[in-house]
Amino acid sequence: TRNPVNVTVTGAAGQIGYSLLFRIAAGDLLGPDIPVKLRLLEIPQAVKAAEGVAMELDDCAFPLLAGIDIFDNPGDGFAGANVALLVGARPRTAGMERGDLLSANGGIFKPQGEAINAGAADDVRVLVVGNPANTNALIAASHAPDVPKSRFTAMTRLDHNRAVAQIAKKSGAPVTEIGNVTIWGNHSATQYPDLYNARISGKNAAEYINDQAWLENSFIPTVAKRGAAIIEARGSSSAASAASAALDHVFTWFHGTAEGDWTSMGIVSDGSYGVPEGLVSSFPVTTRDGNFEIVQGLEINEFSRARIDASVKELADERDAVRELGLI
Ligand code: NAX
Repeated sequence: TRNPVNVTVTGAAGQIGYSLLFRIAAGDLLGPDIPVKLRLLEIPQAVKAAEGVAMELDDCAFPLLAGIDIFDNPGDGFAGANVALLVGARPRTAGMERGDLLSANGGIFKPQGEAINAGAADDVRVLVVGNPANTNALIAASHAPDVPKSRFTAMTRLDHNRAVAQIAKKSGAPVTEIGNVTIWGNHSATQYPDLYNARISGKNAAEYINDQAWLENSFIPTVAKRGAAIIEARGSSSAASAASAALDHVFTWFHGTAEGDWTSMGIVSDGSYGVPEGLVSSFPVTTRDGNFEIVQGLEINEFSRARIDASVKELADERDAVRELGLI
C-alpha cells in the first residue's frame, strides 16, 4: 500500500473543520486508495476541542486514516505537510476596521507561510480557505520564498459550485451538464461569476438562458452574496458546503479537470487577462497531477471586463494595505 500523505488542517476545531476532517479521513480529499495522516493545527485555547474531534475521528475507524497529531504552533503543524488546508483565520467582528482585520490575519498567515517554507514537504500544495482568503494566500506565499508561488491557492470553488447550482436551477439542466463556469477576482462580494463562457450541455449558457435581467439582478448577486444569505438563514456561516468545496478544490488539483472543462481557483496571477502579476485572483484553470494552467483566449466582453476590473481593483487595494502594514 502507499505511504500516507500528510495533511495539515488549521482551524481544526472550527465549524468547517468539523465537516472537513471526517471527509478527508474517508478519502474524499485525495481519493479512496490513499491513506492520510492528519496534522491538526489550532491555537492553544482550542487544542482541547481539537482533541475531542480527534477522539471522534478515532471512533469512526476510518480505514484510510493512518494517524492524527495535534499541534498548537505552525512550526510543528506544517512539518512534512504534503497538503496544507489553511482554514483557521481571524473573523471580522463588529466595529473592526479593514486594516485591523488584515493585520490580525497577517499575524496568522505570515508565521504560517514561514513555517511552510521551513518545514513542509517539497511537494506541498496549499489551499487557503480562511478569509480574506486571496490576501491571506498572498501573505503566506510571500513568506515562503523557497516554495513555488504556484503551490499557494485560495478557495473560490465554493463560489464556483454556487454558480453551477444556480445555473442548473435556472435552466433545469442537471449540475452534471453545467461546465466551463468561471469565478473571476476576489472571494468577496465583488467576485464575478462568468456566464458568458459557461456551457449547458455544450451550448453557450448565456444564450441558452437568454435572460439578461436574471444574469444581472439575480445570478450574479445570488452567487456573490450567498455567504450572507446562509448566515441570515442558518445563524452561522457556510460550513459543510465550504468543506465540500475545499475537498473539490484539492481533488480536482490532483485528479484533473475533465477534457474540455475547467474549474476556478484563486492563484498568483501571471498577468493573464490584465490581472496584475502577483495578485492572488480567481481564474479559469485546467488542472493535472497537482499542477494548473490558466485557460487562455476566452472572450471577455465589455460587461465582464468592467466586473473583473472592479474585483481586481479590490484585490490591489488589499495588497497595498497589507504592504503598508509591512505584512508582505
Ligand atoms: P470557526 O470560527 O468556526 O473556526 C475557526 C477556527 O480557526 C477556530 O477553531 C480557531 O480557534 C481557529 N484558529 C484561529 N486562529 C488560528 C491559528 N492562528 N492557527 C490555527 N487555528 C486558528 O470558523 P469556520 O466557520 O470554520 O470558518 C473558517 C474560515 O473560513 C473563516 O475565515 C471564514 O470566513 C472562512 N470561509 C471561507 C470561505 C471561502 O469560500 N473561501 C467560505 C466559508 C468560510 O466563510
